[in-house]
Amino acid sequence: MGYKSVLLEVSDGVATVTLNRPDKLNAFTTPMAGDLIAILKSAGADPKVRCVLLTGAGRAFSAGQDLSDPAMAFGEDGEGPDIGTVVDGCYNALVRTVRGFDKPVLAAVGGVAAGAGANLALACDIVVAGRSARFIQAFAKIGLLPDAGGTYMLPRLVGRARALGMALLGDAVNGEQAEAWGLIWKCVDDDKLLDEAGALARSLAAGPTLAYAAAKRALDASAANTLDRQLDLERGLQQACGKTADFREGVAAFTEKRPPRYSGS
Ligand code: LHQ
Repeated sequence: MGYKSVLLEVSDGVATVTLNRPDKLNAFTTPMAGDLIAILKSAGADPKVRCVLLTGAGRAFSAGQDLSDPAMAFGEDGEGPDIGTVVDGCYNALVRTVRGFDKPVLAAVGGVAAGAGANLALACDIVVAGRSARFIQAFAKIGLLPDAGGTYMLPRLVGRARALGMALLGDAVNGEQAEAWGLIWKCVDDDKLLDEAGALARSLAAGPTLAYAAAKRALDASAANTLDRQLDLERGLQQACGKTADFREGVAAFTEKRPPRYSGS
């Protein structure tokens, strides 16, 4: 199936997914969010894909919700749109898909990531940004609160003070500041962004996919777990990893002093 507003290319085990409405800074319409969810679901089920790299065409990652989308129209009586339906159908579904993804999901943020666009990037497992990237919690500027998981992710990533500063002031945080704050993994030179993120994605695609899935699951569960329950969870997941071909290969490669060749099984 072909998608216009979201592009997909698969090579070397990496599904590169590109948000593709550059003239609108890759702002999301409802159909575009649906396309992205469908693409992610098919990448999740495709055994050839062992890592997803999400990025944006042109000078933005995404400016969030397309404010001119028909779903955002006010009624003739002046009544506001049913934003809850858009949040549920587009952003909650997207963030749940990304966070429930078994394989690593990288975001390469070049330029602006605003509103739900910023929070979609921050929901990914590893975020690499160009030096001139701008993370903007644009919501308060239009009378809304951060959505797409922003109120969950921000305080966990950067603490309450910075989360509230970003949410209430809506100021841009650039790539270097984002790295210094721990909002993202790494900031790189703008012209190296896609090369560096691509290399990282290929290396993850050649890694122990099932161990990555287990690490993601355990780290995500930790927020709601006691240490005791977390230790039990780690034990169960580690037990399962101990039975994988990749564990056998990892230990063999170490013993034989050679690079491992993981199959993702
Ligand atoms: C846009 C957009 C955009 C349409 C730039 N829509 N066209 C969930 C559910 C339901 C409701 C509401 O929200 C949500 C979640 C959200 O995401 S709320 C937050 C929505 N996003 C925003 O409020 C950001 C709005 N955009 C901006 O503040 C600026 O465009 C930023 C700071 C992103 C970039 O500024 P500049 O670099 O100066 O670019 P620009 O403003 O000149 O934009 C370029 C073009 O892109 C322009 O179109 P034009 O035809 O004039 O060239 C903009 O209108 C268009 N565009 N964002 N969200």
